[in-house]
Amino acid sequence: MLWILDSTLREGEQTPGVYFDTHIKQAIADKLDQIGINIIETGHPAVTPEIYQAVRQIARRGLKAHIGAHSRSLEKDVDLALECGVDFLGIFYCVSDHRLTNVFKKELNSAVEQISRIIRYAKEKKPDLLIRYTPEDTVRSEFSNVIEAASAAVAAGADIISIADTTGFMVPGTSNNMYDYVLQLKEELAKRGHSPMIAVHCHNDRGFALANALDGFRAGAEIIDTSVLGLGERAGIVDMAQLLIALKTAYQVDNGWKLQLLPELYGLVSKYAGIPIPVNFPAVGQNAFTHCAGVHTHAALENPVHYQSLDPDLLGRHMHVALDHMSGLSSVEWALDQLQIDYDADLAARVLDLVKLTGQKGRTVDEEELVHIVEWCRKHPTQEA
Ligand code: HCA
Ligand code: CU
Repeated sequence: MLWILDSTLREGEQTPGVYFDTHIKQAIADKLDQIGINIIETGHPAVTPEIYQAVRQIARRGLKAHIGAHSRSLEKDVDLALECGVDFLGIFYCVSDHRLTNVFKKELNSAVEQISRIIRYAKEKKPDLLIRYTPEDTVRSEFSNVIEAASAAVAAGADIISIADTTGFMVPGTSNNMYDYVLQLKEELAKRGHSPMIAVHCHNDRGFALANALDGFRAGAEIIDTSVLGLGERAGIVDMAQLLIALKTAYQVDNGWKLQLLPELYGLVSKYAGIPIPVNFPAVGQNAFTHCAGVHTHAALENPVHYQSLDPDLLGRHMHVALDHMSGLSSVEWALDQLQIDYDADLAARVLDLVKLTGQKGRTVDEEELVHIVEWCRKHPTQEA
C-alpha cells in the first residue's frame, strides 16, 4: 500500500509570496480529493487565524482524504489543530546535535521527552488521530538521535515516522541515498519492536526530490509527500504529477488516481499562486506533448510513440505540433488538416516557407496566424514574400 500526502497548502504556501485564500484552498483540497490523494496537509493553524479557519473549514468538508495539520511539538499547537477537527497531525522537531545545541538549547533526552509527551497528549485527546512524527532534517541528523526520537515517538503513539530531507541533501547512488536510509531506519525500529508507516519528504535543492522519493518507495516507504508544481521552501519538494505518472507508468502502482484532473488542478494552483507553469514542465507544461522539428513531426505523425514515451491521453491531453523555423512539410500539412483547410502541394510548400520565416523572428505560428498566412499565399500565387 502506498499513500500520497499532498502538502501544496502547507509546504506549498511556504513558497515566497504564495498565499491561497480560504475559498481557493477549499477548491484545491476538493480537487486533490477527487484525484485520490490520501492525506491533504492543509496548513499550520498556529501561523495565522486565516490558516486556522481554512484548516477548520477543509476538515469539515467531508472529504475522503485524511485532513492534516502541521504542528510544533507544543500543546498549544496540538490544541489548535484538534479544534480544527483534523484527523491527521504532523508533529515536527529536529533532533540533530547541532540544532539541539544552537537553537533549542536542549539535551537530546529532554527533547525526546517533550516529543513523547506531546504525542501522548494528542493521542489521549483524540485516540483515532493519525500522528506523524518528523525529525526535521532527518537525514543530516545523527542516526542514533533519530532512532531514539522515532522509537520514543512510536512508543508514545505516533503512527508514522517521516524521513525529511529538509535541505535536498540526498543524491541517489551515493552514500547519502534515500533507499539505504529507509531500509536502515525500518531495520533499527524493527529491532526495537516498532513498525510505523514510513513517509519520505524530499526537497529538491539538488534536483533529486523525485528520484529520492522513488528510492524511498523502492525501499518500502509507504507515504510520499508531494505538492502541485513541486511548490515549497526554496526549490520546493516532489512534484505530484511527475510522481503519480512515474508510479503508474513505470512502477505499475495505481491507486485509481484520476490523472486527467491534473491539468485543471495545476492551472488552478498556478493561477492563484501567481507562478506560471514552465512551458517545458513534464506532463502539464504547454509543450509537454508538442513536437517541433520537422524530423520529429514527420515520425510522430506516423506514430506518436516514435517521439513520445508518455501517452497524453493519461492526462486528457493531446499531441500537438508547433509551427516555427524548425517545421517541415508534415508539420504544416498537419496544421492545415486540423483547421480543415484544403491545400495542394504548392500551397503547403509556400505556407511552409512563410512559417519558417516567421519562426525565425522567435515565435511560433498559431492557428490564427496560419489562417492569415494561407490567405496571403492564396492571394499571391507567385512568390512575393
Ligand atoms: C518545515 C520543514 C519540513 C517539515 C516536514 C514535516 C521539512 O517547513 O517545517 O513536518 O514532515 O522539510 O523538514 O517541511
Ligand atoms: Cu519541507
